[in-house]
Amino acid sequence: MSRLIVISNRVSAPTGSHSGAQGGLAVALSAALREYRGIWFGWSGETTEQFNGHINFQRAHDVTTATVDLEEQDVEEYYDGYANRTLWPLFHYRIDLAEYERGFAGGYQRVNERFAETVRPLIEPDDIVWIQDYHLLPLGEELRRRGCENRIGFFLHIPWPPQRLLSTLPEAEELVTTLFAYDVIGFHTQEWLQSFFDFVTNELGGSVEGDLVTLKGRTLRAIAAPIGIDAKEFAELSQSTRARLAFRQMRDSAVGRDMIVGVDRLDYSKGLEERFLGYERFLKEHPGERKEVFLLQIAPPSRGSVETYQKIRTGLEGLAGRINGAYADLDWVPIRYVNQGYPRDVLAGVYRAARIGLVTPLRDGMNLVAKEYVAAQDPEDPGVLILSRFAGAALQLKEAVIVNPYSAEEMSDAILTALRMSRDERIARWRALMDNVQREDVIWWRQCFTDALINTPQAAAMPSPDPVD
Ligand code: GDG
Repeated sequence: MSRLIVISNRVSAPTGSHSGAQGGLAVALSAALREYRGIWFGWSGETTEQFNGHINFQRAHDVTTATVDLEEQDVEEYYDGYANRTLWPLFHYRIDLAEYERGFAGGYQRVNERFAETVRPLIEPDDIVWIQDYHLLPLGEELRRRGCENRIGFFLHIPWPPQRLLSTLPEAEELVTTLFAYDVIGFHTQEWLQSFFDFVTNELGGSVEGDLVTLKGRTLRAIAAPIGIDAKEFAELSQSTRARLAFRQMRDSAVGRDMIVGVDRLDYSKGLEERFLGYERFLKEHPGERKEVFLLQIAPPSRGSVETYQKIRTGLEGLAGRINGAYADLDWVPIRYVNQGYPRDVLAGVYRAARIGLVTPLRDGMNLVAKEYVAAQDPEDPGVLILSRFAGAALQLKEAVIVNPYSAEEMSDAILTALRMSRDERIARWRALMDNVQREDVIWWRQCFTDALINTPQAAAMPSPDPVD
């Protein structure tokens, strides 16, 4: 049986415990690696004075991880720069925030070459290679240039931007052309897949036939495969001792009020400001219901070295302060805004204690929090998921209360609808949601992709890119 080589920007070694910070993706990839054997390769998160390609191997819970350190300049240009200040905003439709700097593009390319150079000797002829996410778009091409003839797949965890937006990126054609080194590429939804087709056909003159896309004589297969969570594990987690404790603490501190919960990395794509404004609208429009609820927003900081992220942090603190200042009373504060992360089992308990899960990104590849909220609910008395129509998850979780997060009025209406929803309706909606979360879980997602990769015949006549000297 082939081995699986997973490559991603960061590597998350399995911890073997449910309380750690390992997310759903890490759990899925670890499970795949155990099944296929193999290696998970990526950046260690550490820096070194001069890049030396030294690989640090570790083995934990049957998964081998292999990590390298990068130079300070690599991190600035590749990670903080091109990945987080160019591609992330652009791919989330925020060209107003995207920074186009040749230095970033150069650093991104250099790190992809360094990854290819370092991981290449670890790849054996029968291995299948699966590359993750926007940090590593050109890595497949760099591996091909180093003679790698294996099956190579790529999965994009974030949206693919509409054609007109992507064409603002100076390196767009070059970057998209490199994708044709892959045998299979995957997106969460049909919408992102269609945007990819649009760019290849309308901007680059390629062609699409079914799920096969051809450009400049090279063909790849492009599929939509929505990621899921480990629903079974998460539902069990919500019954764990720490989850029960967190549940009790939240219910006690709510003193009979309904809790609305939001859990998001502090990121502008998550629509936190718009969420606070929608909630404020609810407080304003419904003085009678006002003190029956409170919003708990958990927002662990991320990418703190990027200026835009420092700004949203300051902006949100100001907004939460203003809303609390305007509406709080002696015995009630409308927003509890928490700027730190919690272990997964604590989160599961918090989700279960919340009458409403408010998941309102402005744009999101999928959104796993929505699925975790569903999986953590009490089947006898489940809460209501309010979900943005712009999250990839909205295509699967149709029984949620779907909202347009740009409209404060719609958000306010949705909160009222959720609060007034009968228990029978909550149960009926939750059953349908849970059915989807369980059926299309993370194992299903991983299988969809690896099956496509294994079953796609390799393009025999694929012209190779120029080899490296
Ligand atoms: C990208 C795409 C796509 C959050 N706070 C804490 C914590 N989290 C965990 C959640 C969830 C994960 O982080 C966030 O996942 P999302 O899917 O919501 O968002 P991104 O991080 O932006 O992920 C996204 C995903 O990739 C997978 O393809 O769905 O669209 O943007 O698991 O629970 N975890 C812990 N403490 C926290 O305080 N332990």
